[in-house]
Amino acid sequence: MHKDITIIGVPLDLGAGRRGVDMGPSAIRYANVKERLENAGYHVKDLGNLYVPTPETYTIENPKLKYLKEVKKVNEELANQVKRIIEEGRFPLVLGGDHSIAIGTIAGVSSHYPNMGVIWFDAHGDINTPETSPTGNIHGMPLAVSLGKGHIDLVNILNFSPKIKPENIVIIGARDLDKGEREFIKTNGIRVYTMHEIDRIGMAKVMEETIHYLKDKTDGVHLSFDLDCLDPNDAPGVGTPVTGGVTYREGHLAMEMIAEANFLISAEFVEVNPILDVRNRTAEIAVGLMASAFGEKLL
Ligand code: B3U
Ligand code: MN
Ligand code: MN
Repeated sequence: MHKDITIIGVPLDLGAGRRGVDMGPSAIRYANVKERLENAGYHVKDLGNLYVPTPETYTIENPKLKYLKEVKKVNEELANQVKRIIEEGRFPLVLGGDHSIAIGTIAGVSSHYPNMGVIWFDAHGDINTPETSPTGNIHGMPLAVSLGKGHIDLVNILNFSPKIKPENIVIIGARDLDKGEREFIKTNGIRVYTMHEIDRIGMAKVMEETIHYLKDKTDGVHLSFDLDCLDPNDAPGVGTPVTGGVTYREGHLAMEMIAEANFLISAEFVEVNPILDVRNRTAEIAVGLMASAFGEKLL
């Protein structure tokens, strides 16, 4: 993995159903992300945050695609930044923000790695289209958009589509999938480890299989980590908590195994909501998970 990391914050909550995740990048920085990664042996540059408009100054034009114009604009900017970071030979680490920012991150990464893999930790599928979404919130749509399904303005960011292939995706931790998402997953043959599989075979086996499935057939893997994949008892500060999630220890084991696999090309940590958090615990967990994914060892 690259020894040079560039951090970029995206304080966006327009893709989510409630306010708060716009403060995620600040909370993660407050939890000393830069120092922690430097201690793990990396050179870290922090570019600061992208400009993001405030929801109160905009109106929802289309309830099936809330704040489409603004979300598109932010993701276009993010895609260009991520592209540039990779061109500089550095590793992009994106701090969210709601999960709609994966649209921009993946677009930027895919412009360099057309056969990229994606590991998507999430309680949700984030694979809705405007037709199947029960909420119209774009943070429930980024995987579908990256696969070329959704509103043309989002699908066509950086002027190519699709960004990823269904057989290069693994979703881990799912336990709240909408009807349309289940159908999408089945028709496209996307690999999903729900909480059922994690309970049944254990996180170690889930990660062994995931790494084996992606390692040789992709030209590197993007880690998209929604903190709501974790159990709300461990990580209460997320936009949409769902009971019965991945434990703190399972999360760390997964990140350590990803570090060992040595195939990451980019990463993002999203949906930290400091308003709902307890003394910044969730942001601190996010930073700990990053450190593990970047190879910080216990011994
Ligand atoms: N699947 C629902 C709920 C949801 C998705 N992502 C989050 N919540 N964080 C939706 O709105 O698409
Ligand atoms: Mn998500
Ligand atoms: Mn989620």
